Formats: sequence, C-alpha cells, structure tokens
Amino acid sequence: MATNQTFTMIKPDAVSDGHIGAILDKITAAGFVIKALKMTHLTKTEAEAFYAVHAERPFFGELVDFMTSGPIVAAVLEKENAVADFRTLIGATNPENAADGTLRKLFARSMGQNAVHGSDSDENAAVEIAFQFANKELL
Ligand code: 3AN
Repeated sequence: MATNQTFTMIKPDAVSDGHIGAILDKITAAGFVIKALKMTHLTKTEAEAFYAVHAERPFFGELVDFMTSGPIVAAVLEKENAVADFRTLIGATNPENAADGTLRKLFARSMGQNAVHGSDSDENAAVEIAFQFANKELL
C-alpha cells in the first residue's frame, strides 16, 4: 500500500549554488508538507551506505565524492502519493532530459550533480528516512 511520505536531499551542488530556499519553496508550492528538515554533511561511510545499490556502477566513486563534497539538506515530505508525485516534481535523472519546471531542470548542474534526491519507492523512503532522522526528529 502506498504511504504518504517520501525522503529528499538537496544535494551539495544545489546547496553550494544557493538554491535551498527556492527548492523548498517549489516543494511546498507543489503541496508537500515538510515534516522533518536538517542541514548536514554526509560522511564517506554514510554516502557509501546510502548509495550501496550503486556500488558496482562505474560512477559510484564520483557519486560518493560528490555527495560528501559539501553540506546537504535532508527532509521528510508528506503528501498523498508522495513518492510518485515527488519523482515527477524532481524530473529525470539527467537534467537535459528533465521536463520544464522540474527541480532538476531548474537547478541541477549535470547528470552526476543533479540537485535533488527523491526516494524511488515507499519501502526505500522508509529506509532512507530512518537512515537520516532519529525518532525524536520525526514528529
Ligand atoms: P535517481 O536519483 O533519478 O533515482 P539513480 O538512482 O539511477 O537516479 O542514480 C542515483 C544517483 O546517481 C543520481 N541521482 C545521480 O546523482 C547519480 N548517477 C546516476 N547515473 C549516473 C551517471 N551515469 N553518471 C554519473 N552519476 C550518475
């Protein structure tokens, strides 16, 4: 059954480029409620664990280096059909293929530095939320 929460990270490129406020504004304007929010800096161990599914891919080292290159903003978002609707809002992995108005089209630098993460399933959303937030941060 679909849950109503998803997990996002504003990635180091978008934080460094000054887009935190604009991205959060687009997220809330699209009807998502921010249920938890933090700025943090992933360690190498955390980034490797978060992207473990990509460990064998050629871009894994680059991905981990990038995700640990500066602070990120992590959030729990709530909305009916949150996972699918947020994937629509962020757009395709490669910003060149992302639809107009999507967060990646507006704010991403490239395929590797693509501004925003969004969970790809309800199951992964739950895992990713627990990875980044303690129970007391989830009200
Ligand atoms: P998405 O984030 O759209 O779900 P995934 O899960 O396929 O995309 O990839 C996870 C992350 O790995 C992407 N957000 C992107 O930063 C990076 N990535 C994916 N494919 C490539 C690639 N071909 N080259 C460099 N980085 C990539």
